[in-house]
Amino acid sequence: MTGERSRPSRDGVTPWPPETAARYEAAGYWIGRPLGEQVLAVADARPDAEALVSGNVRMTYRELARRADGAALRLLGLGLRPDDRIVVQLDNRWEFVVLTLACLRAGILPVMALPAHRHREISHIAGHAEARAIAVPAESARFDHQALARRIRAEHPGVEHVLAAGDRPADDTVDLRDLCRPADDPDAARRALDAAAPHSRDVALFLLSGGTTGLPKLIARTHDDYSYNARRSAEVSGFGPDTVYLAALPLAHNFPLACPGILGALLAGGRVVVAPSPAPKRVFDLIERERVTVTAAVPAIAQSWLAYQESGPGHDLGSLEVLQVGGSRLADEVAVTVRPVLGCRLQQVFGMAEGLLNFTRLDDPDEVVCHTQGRPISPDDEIAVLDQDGRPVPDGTPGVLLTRGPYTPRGYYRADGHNQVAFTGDGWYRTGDIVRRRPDGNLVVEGRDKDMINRAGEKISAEEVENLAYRVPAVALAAAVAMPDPDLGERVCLYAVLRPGAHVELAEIRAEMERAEVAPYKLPERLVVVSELPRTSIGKLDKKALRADLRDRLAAERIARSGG
Ligand code: OOB
Repeated sequence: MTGERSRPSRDGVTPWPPETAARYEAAGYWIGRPLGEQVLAVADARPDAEALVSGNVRMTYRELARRADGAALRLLGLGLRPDDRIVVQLDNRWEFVVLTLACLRAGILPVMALPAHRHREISHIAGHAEARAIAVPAESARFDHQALARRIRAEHPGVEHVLAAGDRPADDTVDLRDLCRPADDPDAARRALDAAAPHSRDVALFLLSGGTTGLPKLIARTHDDYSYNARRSAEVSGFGPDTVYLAALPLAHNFPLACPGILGALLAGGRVVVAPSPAPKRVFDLIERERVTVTAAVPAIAQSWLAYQESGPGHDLGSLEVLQVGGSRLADEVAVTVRPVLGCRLQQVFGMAEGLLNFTRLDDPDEVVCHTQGRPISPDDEIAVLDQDGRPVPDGTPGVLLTRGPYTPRGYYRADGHNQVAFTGDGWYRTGDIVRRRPDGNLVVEGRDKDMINRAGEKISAEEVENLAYRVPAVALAAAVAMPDPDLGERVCLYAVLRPGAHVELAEIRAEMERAEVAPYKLPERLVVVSELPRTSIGKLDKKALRADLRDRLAAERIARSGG
């Protein structure tokens, strides 16, 4: 049956070479079953176990499976077909989980946008993915996502449907909550969807790249590779039926989605608790109420949790066994405080939407857990640490990290030009991270060789910020660099050379970028006006010199503030 159905096109997706794919299958990494079916198998094994908790909503595995199938059939009923794309821009709520599973069941591909994205990003993503629908919250305190989605629909003829989650979906939108009702005839729905299930080698979903270029790239992840990603991370994180995973980071991000995240927890038969925000009090209330065993945070959020607990409100965090921290570099000095302050183990995660995941292991000594970012999860993750000339460096010496493996795709979606730069001819992904490999195999992230700013785990392309700055007529030359920050790790600082006689304030640059409708986290938080920008000997902008200049300025200010 399955073989006869026409397979969705793989246009724009770089496959693994056939012999490599065969090797991953033979090794048991790729198990040949679509993700939706894998979650349903768990539901069959423990139908009455609780699968999902979000606000007042609690769902057993049986209900989750039936809702996913119900939503899958209704998506098809809207006229969507396998391989069609839905931009998913939902905040943390149960509908995110049901819709994602529904897509995986129907072979419809969710494109995981972030709630912070605005017109500039969503329009690009919808266009590039040739989206046919967009899912958004019906109401949100911060931003009218529904209005944006309707605008996108008006501007992109391919986008036919806006799916709105919440109490007040507009008349011309599809009520997502209603779409996510359980299937009317669960058995028939199950049979129909099983018969038309996607192939495990097909694309399951699109993630967004952190991005060093203008706008985010799409990363096509297949059922085989992404389920291995989730399953294997769940294994190294000790997930099982007793796991209660709290998802506090935005669900669309790879880390809480599948590293091991909600998919890893569901594939292990555990319970997922969705936190609407990472605010310490809300998170700690949920940990206490739901007896959460594991959660994940970026360092900035982990730091806010540590500070909150130290301030002494006295939450009972006794159930919490593991705090996973990743997305940007966790300072060693902070790492060592996790166990004394929160009473749980730390697990560092150094990962990327492009694939490769490194975890410290639960039984690693504190020295490894607190001072490294872990080691790859798969025996077939290939790691190369190279010097400037592309030669391998000895262990202990920093170099740029390249990787290949069973869950690291060989190219970005429809990005031939960029792929020439981001991947080597033989399929290695250039991560742009500078790491040191210790003799014990653990990696320490020492810095990066890519023009990106990492603001509390949110990746910002310097090039994009610069392009936006040029919209301001007063700006003759612009350079965005990372400004070290004790709370967020980094913030965006913009260096600018102005046109003769011109004057500009940070607020004006930010206002112009807001007019360009870009995600707010990309706006520069400091402006340094200079008469010229430093250049390297070959005339390239010297960002290293700019970062040094910024460090000097910050140090001088610190001294001035401390009165001496
Ligand atoms: C995660 O994924 P992305 O795609 O948002 O960002 C990947 C980049 C890495 O290349 C690296 O530059 C940085 O984020 N990064 C870290 C890090 N974890 C990620 N830098 C230093 N230390 C770490 N622990 O950020 C991501 C994906 C899956 C799991 C965890 C994080």
